[in-house]
Amino acid sequence: MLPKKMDICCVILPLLLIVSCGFDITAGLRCYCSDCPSNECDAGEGGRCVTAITKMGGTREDKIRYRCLKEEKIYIRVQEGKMQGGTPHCMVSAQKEDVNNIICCSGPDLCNQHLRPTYAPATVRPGDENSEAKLQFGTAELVIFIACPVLIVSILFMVLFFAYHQCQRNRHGYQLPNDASQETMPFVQQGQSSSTLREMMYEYSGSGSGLPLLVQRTIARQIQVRETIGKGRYGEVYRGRWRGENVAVKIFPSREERSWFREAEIYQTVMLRHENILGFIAADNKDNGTWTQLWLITDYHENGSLFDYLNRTVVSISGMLKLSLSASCGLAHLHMEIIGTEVHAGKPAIAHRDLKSKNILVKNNGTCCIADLGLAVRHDIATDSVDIAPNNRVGTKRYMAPEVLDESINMTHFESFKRADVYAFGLVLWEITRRCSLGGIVEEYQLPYYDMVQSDPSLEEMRKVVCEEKHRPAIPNRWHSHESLRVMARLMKECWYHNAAARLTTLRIKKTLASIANQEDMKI
Ligand SMILES: *[C@@H]1O[C@H](CO)[C@@H](O)[C@H](O)[C@H]1NC(C)=O
Ligand SMILES: *[C@@H]1O[C@H](CO)[C@@H](O)[C@H](O)[C@H]1NC(C)=O
Ligand SMILES: *[C@@H]1O[C@H](CO)[C@@H](O)[C@H](O)[C@H]1NC(C)=O
Ligand SMILES: *[C@@H]1O[C@H](CO)[C@@H](O)[C@H](O)[C@H]1NC(C)=O
Ligand SMILES: CC(=O)N[C@H]1CO[C@H](CO)[C@@H](O)[C@@H]1O
Repeated sequence: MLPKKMDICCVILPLLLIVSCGFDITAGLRCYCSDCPSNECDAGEGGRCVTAITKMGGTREDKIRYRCLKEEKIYIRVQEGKMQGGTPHCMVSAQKEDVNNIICCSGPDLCNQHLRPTYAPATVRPGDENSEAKLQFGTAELVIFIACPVLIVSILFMVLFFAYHQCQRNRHGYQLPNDASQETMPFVQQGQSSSTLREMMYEYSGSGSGLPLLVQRTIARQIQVRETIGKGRYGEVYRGRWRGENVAVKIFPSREERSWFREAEIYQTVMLRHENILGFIAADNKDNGTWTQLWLITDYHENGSLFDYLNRTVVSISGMLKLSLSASCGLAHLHMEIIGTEVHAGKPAIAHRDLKSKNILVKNNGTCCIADLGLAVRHDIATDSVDIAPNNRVGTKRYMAPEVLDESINMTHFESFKRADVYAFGLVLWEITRRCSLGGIVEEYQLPYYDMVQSDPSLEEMRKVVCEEKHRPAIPNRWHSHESLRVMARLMKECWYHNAAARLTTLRIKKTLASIANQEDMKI
């Protein structure tokens, strides 16, 4: 849980205080947290602790989760409660009261540990939160809270003495992810600080899931929005400037708050950062009283999407392998589950669910990164389930796997979503390989199934072509005459098998591509 060689005075004593007495070294509210390595999180000042219950159905036990809700997010959720026509309350989804309920409390520390939401429609108003929380408190807690002040007074002097003198260097040892406390204040005050985004991301990379909220907000408010560079599923994407650097700003309309929140949440999954996944910088909600603008800020890549890039340029064998291998590295990282250890946090497996050449960006050096994680789902290891109820058939029809088109996909089986991603990845490999020029011969850029369906195909049309007639994109003859293109052709066929279980895993795709790249004597 903590680095081994930390000084005992720095770690054990303050931690003991935090855990047993709810005494907090930072100013924020500490909550019990079921998904955090230390079982605690920091809701910050004005935040809430949350206990959420989800009905799993059948004989499966209800899932109870504990987490933090930062002040900014309470605001959003209260707004959402209003939009549903109910009273403002602290709940995640006003539409799904029967399967999902949530209770919040605003103190004392760890107050959510003993909260038990029921499925009755939530009627908790903000003012009631405290009384609700207190009702649930047992005698054990009361004793602790009476005994603690005494303990604190006696130990405080000792701790302060040691902590002050010895903790300076090791402060990061117990800094929790996303902690927007004193640590970040110097940055905020030094408006002219010269640190670049890269330096800042590096500085905070230890926290695993990105910049602290306060820093995110500060960056967002200093960005100047320039021209529009594209249109995403839910919002417009702009180029923005921050201290002389380009960033991409995706602006969601306020009615798409859920999509904005979900995408920001996925991007901030612990350990997600990877050079082949679009770098997330910040999320912010700007409100001027009548209008809320929801911003998502990421790295900016001037060469745009793989779709635009392939349409504009042809690539060499090594260019083709660089694009394919880097994209497969990104997807493999997304799909990979990293098991947490005592020292390092783990990463849940994530399935993209809308993979296509328009959602992959090309970086300056010809490698790719995967973008647009708004529809992604995460694997909940504890319950072996998908972390949100996946709505039916989202994504882009042209890239939908046969089992998604005919609705035979098993939505409770996380692996199924990864297999559907692999199908779509096979189509992307086909798009890339067509643009590989050999001896001046190259196919024109086309979307998969361009010759079989209309430009905006219906589900019915796609289902007929992909499921019934079992068509797949054609492999041009010239690909058989070159070893690398032959391997690419075999690889994409093994990605788009009708039988999802027979498809390659992303790890296998990555290894195969790496070995062709090796044979081509490239260094990637
Ligand atoms: C808030 O922003 C919206 C959109 O930019 C604008 O139409 C509206 O007038 C603004 N309201 C206030 C109170 O500034
Ligand atoms: C769907 O997947 C779940 C979880 O892996 C499994 O228990 C269930 O039997 C599967 N259902 C079908 C119809 O295959
Ligand atoms: C490629 O770009 C051209 C010019 O912008 C456009 O007309 C064409 O539709 C694009 N190709 C595809 C397959 O979208
Ligand atoms: C591309 O650039 C990234 C940094 O932006 C670097 O880590 C990677 O090694 C580069 N790849 C190649 C093939 O040059
Ligand atoms: C890989 C690639 O083509 N990168 C290009 C991106 O765009 C800039 C400017 O247009 C080029 O200089 C890069 O070569």
